[in-house]
Amino acid sequence: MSVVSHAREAAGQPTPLRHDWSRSEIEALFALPMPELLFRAASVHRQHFDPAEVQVSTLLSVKTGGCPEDCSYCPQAQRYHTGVEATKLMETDAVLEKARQAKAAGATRFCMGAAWRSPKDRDVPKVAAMIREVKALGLETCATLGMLTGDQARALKDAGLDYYNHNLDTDPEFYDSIIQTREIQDRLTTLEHVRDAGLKTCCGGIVGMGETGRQRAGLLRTLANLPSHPDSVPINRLVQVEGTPLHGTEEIDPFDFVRTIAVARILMPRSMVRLSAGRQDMSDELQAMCFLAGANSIFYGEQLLTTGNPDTERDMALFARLGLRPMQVHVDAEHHDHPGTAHVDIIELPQHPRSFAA
Ligand code: SAM
Ligand code: DTB
Ligand code: SF4
Repeated sequence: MSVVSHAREAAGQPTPLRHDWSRSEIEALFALPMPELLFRAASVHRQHFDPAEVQVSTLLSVKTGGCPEDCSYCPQAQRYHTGVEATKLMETDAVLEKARQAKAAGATRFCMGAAWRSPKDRDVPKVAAMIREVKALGLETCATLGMLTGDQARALKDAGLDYYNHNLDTDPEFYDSIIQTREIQDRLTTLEHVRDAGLKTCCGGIVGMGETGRQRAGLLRTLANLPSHPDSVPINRLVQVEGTPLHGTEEIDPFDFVRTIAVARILMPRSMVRLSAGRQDMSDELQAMCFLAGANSIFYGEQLLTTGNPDTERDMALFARLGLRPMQVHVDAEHHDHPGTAHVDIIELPQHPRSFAA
């Protein structure tokens, strides 16, 4: 980062968004003394967000396991023996029941995940029905279904989908060591279809997979240099699942995890940086450091897709202890611009849901 942009941040002036980061500039941020890195990230965070607000999303696996891909971190790949049982796509009513529970617990975004390489065209109307009805509950909607064609992305948008999650997962240089059944270019193409359909993008990656510091910088560089910064950037710490090839990988130093969050915040100042998978094994103090480093979103609810997440009570207590509040959104699911297209107004509300009250 230049001396000029650092001076602008210190003076509280927003730095222009950049899409031309070099790996060495990013490595230099990682190499800063921790107090300096946290100060810079916290300064950027305050330019665009209230640092006491954290966006709260709940995940549901609507189709679990049996996936033909070989992602070496994933318990849902059929080829690994992880004990995850393959299921069919859930019925809409069952999904809605989970979405109602998530809303009652204080979530504002509901993310539906499917263990697919890509959805079949016949699956899309079924997922579209889920999206329409979840949206009608007043929740923001997100889906993660694998690779999408342009037509599929537009169909999901027409159903009222707000966000599509599709991660780069790792540095293009490390990618082949983690996944062989599809290329990073396939992911970039799906992201292009998602943006072209007018959907917001949720795109991040996983750390703690044995990557080097240079490769961690490379992941963040690829994310920040996308044509537009992802609206949400999930930073997952590998959840090691027995039976997957990455089980037994040396764990990432917790401070390097915090550095990854801080650098993501600096590179993508307007994005929601999500402290994602891996929270269950983190201390409250480590999570607090991540919030100080600019994380402002979490997955909330006792389950991620197939693995655990902190209890809602623990998260509510953590928010109360740290003086954090869930970021409020109002989703106007009733207003239609024209038939078949839901228009979303997201307005910050002053009230906190009871489920998070201190
Ligand atoms: N099948 C779709 C796909 O791969 O895009 C959607 C579901 S997939 C499980 C969504 C993301 O979950 C992956 O891209 C990866 O970043 C994350 N993920 C999966 N297993 C994980 C693990 N063990 N630890 C951390 N993140 C994981
Ligand atoms: C993301 O980046 N992380 C979430 C969500 N997007 C879909 C998934 C984490 C999965 C962790 C392993 C599991 O529970 O199966
Ligand atoms: Fe399949 Fe997605 Fe898991 Fe890869 S990450 S094995 S595509 S469910």
